[in-house]
Amino acid sequence: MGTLRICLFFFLVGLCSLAAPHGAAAKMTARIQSSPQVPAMYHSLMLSCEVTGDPGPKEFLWKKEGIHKPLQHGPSDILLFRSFNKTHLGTYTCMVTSPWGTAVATYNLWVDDLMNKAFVFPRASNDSHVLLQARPEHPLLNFTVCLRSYTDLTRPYSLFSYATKAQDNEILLFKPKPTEYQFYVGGEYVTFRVPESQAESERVCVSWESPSGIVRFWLNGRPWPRKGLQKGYEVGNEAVVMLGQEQDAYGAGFDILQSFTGEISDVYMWDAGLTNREVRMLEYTELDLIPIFGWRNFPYKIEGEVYL
Ligand SMILES: *[C@@H]1O[C@H](CO)[C@@H](O)[C@H](O)[C@H]1NC(C)=O
Ligand SMILES: *[C@@H]1O[C@H](CO)[C@@H](O)[C@H](O)[C@H]1NC(C)=O
Ligand SMILES: *[C@@H]1O[C@H](CO)[C@@H](O)[C@H](O)[C@H]1NC(C)=O
Ligand SMILES: [Ca+2]
Repeated sequence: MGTLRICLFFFLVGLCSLAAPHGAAAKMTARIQSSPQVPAMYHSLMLSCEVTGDPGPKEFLWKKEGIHKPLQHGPSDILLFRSFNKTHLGTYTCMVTSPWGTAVATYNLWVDDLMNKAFVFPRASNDSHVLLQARPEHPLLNFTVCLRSYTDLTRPYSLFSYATKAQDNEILLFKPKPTEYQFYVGGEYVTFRVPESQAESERVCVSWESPSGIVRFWLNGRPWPRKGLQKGYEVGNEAVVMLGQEQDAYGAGFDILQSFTGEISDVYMWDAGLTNREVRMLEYTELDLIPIFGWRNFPYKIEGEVYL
């Protein structure tokens, strides 16, 4: 009887130790980490699949939602984007397989959705600004820029400054006084006279088309008379794009007396001229036209004192 008990005891321990690796495998977990945490356009980005609960050799299968074919399969727990761009946005999964089991981790790779948010520039400054970490992929023959601003400044200020090495005013939306907008392409500008706003935010869109040089301007969805500028010109795409400061050099040359104070939101840029209808629609909805950058998917970097 005693031996039988001992036998039974060892039998059970044996069963337990056999089961142990399976027990551990059931606890294997995986999660995906992004480095850096906030992706920067055109910089490298690394997704790593971190596994806990299994020290042994593993295989990693990387997939992206909507793409049937695996992106990568092998011993590497790292998925590397050498130059991150918006085509890489989406949902990624990493499936880890070891002799003891599998685990799956999912990760949404998005840049910030700023819906119902605004950048607040609290005071005049000689350096605070927001850098856009996206720019056109090709030189531009057509484009539209839209944004909303809210300020009580009466001195000159810059709303959107797009500088290339060759031309600091490659694209510039500037308000020299409360009743005037200046819009620059390639260093030349046209002006649009507007009524002085009574403590209201202003939604401005402006478009330019190289083949005709036609500039369109909309204030709160309403079109202004068209003007002409820089027919046949090509806007460079190697640009530094910023809100809050006016560049007099590539990424530099700020003037505190042209800095913005107040709120800026709903910033968009497309590589096409918009129609009146599209500008009106923008008030209620996103357009089907994919922007170079848009408020729902806004890659930015704050420098200095700016709040969201
Ligand atoms: C994005 O990067 C991929 C390489 O990963 C490249 O093939 C593609 O052309 C890039 N797309 C854009 C729009 O820059
Ligand atoms: C900006 O202002 C600070 C102090 O307000 C000053 O020390 C600094 O030199 C200024 N920088 C430039 C580039 O003018
Ligand atoms: C620019 O816009 C004009 C007028 O709408 C159009 O004819 C032309 O094809 C466009 N060019 C590009 C490169 O999109
Ligand atoms: Ca300038």
